[in-house]
Amino acid sequence: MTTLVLIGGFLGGGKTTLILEAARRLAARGLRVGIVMNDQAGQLVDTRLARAEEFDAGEVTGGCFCCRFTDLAQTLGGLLAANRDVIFAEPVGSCADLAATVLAPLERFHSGQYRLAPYSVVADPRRAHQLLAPGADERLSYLFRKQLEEAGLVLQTKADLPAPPFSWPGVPNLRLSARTGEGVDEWLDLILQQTWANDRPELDIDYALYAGAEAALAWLNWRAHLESPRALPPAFVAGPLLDALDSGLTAASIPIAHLKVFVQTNSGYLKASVCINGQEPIVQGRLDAPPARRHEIVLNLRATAAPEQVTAILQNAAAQLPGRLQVHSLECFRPSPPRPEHRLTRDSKDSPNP
Ligand SMILES: Nc1nc2c(ncn2[C@@H]2O[C@H](COP(=O)(O)OP(=O)(O)O)[C@@H](O)[C@H]2O)c(=O)[nH]1
Ligand SMILES: [Mg+2]
Repeated sequence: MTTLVLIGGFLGGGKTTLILEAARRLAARGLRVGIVMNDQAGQLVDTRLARAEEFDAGEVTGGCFCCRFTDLAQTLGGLLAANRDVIFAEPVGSCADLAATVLAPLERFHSGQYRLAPYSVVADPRRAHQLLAPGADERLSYLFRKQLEEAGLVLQTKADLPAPPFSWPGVPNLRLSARTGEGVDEWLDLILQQTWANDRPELDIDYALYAGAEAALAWLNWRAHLESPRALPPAFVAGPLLDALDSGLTAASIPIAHLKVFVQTNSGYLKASVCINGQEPIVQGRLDAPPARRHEIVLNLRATAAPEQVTAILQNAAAQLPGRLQVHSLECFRPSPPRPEHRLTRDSKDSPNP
């Protein structure tokens, strides 16, 4: 039976990087892997990256898995038809209450189709210290805690980076690094052997606070083509764009939750991202991709601000790009309140739209 691995956790926590590393390792073991990405808007950097690495990746857009459960089931069905052995599904990093709104409905309405792996939730220890400290943004702190409270297994990610000690009580914690591979096989062995059990206490979540936390974020997805007068490597497009955005956001005192850009040319691609203001961008893909004149740019930004503010900062940063820009899409909004299609708790009947 196909194993479905749902990996939750906050924006920038390391879900996509872990999924791709795990997928490479499972492919090397001879398993067929599928991936489902998810976002509030269209044009996802994560899906581009997974497909650039030639994984079979689908996506659910326009809302989180819980609000788009029917779309999720359909996308999963497509991967099932393609005989995937393991499917990784990554919900939007601002989503919580997934045990009741995604896992339990999958168990109830699609029983026999998937073996559900224990619910893993990532936590970057540096983010945990930021959001669990006194004085942290209460809205994001609430979201971060609720995401962890329903975990069957907490993955302390980015173990290769220095961070103060962090541990989430009540469930097993596993330290791993998708970058060095530390802990990844141990996690895979565990989720391939164990099954999600709907035996944890019901998550005590206030949907008004949850909606308020999501709405604290400006959500911006943008896609454009750049035609430059001379050939440039993708890094010469991604780097200055991220720097200009980071400087603009920092100057306006806007905290970045996750800023990522994917640049594709005829001969290569590059992804760069920043999770904390002023951080050196982390780059994946081909830094040595040959120069090209035409670049496709997909940018996803989540930051604690008003949408108009981040749109203006993007427009200012994009105006500095060296060449002619053709913008195909720009979506920028505050996520609307979550309205799950289903909400099943251990003993309850289905209660949609809490
Ligand atoms: N050093 C290090 N960086 C990581 C690791 N995992 C993820 N990152 C970086 O953290 C950022 C956010 O990771 P991503 O997987 O996109 O997070 P997501 O939003 O949870 O999917 C990216 O810049 C990654 O390159 C890791 O194990 N070590
Ligand atoms: Mg991701």
